Amino acid sequence: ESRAGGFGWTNYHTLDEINDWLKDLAFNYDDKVQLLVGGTTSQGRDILGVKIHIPSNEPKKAVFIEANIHAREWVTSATATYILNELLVSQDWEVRQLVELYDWYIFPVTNPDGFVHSHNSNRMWRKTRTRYSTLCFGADPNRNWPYQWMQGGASNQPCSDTYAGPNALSEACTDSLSQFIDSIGDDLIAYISFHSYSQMLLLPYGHTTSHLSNYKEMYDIGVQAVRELEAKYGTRYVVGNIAETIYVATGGSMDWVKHKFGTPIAYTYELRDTGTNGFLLPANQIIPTADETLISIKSIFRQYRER
Ligand code: ING
Ligand code: ZN
Repeated sequence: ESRAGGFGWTNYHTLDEINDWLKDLAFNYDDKVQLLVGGTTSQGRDILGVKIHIPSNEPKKAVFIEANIHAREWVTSATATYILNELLVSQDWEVRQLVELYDWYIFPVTNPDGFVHSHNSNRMWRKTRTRYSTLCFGADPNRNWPYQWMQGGASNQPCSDTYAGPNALSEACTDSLSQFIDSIGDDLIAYISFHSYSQMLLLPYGHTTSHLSNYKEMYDIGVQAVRELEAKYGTRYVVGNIAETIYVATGGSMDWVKHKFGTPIAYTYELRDTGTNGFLLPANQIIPTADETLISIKSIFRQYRER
């Protein structure tokens, strides 16, 4: 699982290490991996990602994986890079089929300013790093998207960890990433967002406990997916609507994508654990976490196609 160049999944990586690895992939797999800039940040960083595309005659639906929109949730970018690597090297027929069937857009660190701050200054940092007052920095980039913005579970106080920002898309990272997603939105079959922690598989929306028209179908698919996830290492997940399962929260990225594009498959993962280590998940749990998560993703797409 470990690759040349020192990248691997037995320790956490800095933004520079992740971005260098993405650039290496685009170089080493130039027939199928394209380096993408999905946006920029208030401190001038690029949001780097990749598109995996196997040439084919028919146009394909796309899968978008968003991770580390919250700075301290390090296992999310580790899981996204692990899955990206598996999509390129795995000999598992079902993983290979996933690469053939879909275009994959994978952005391991969608809040790079916050991620760097979490590495260098404050491990528990969550938000962006935009300056909003003398003392307080950052808006919550998962409370900053235009659907149902500031309609619950978000704060108008710049010092709060769930500060929604002065307006929707106030953050350079969410504004620019939303424009990138706009350019591919109608092609999306799936939007998958990785957070940690709590071991939950969440369905839209966050402002209401009422269910979408395809809720039952996507809930049942989710329940079977986490059953298969649990079978590997015994990790137990709860499935449900955001507002019912975790808390009311508005202005999240997945809700905006779901509402704007009607993306059929839309899930937010809360990865390991349930609080023993919380955001400080030991690095020796990266591989099992990513491994079980990939099992559930395979299950979701298999069930979706066979429904
Ligand atoms: N959890 C998510 C949060 O932003 C969430 C839960 C998901 C809310 C999707 C809204 C939409 O609070 C963590 N751990 O950040
Ligand atoms: Zn989060």
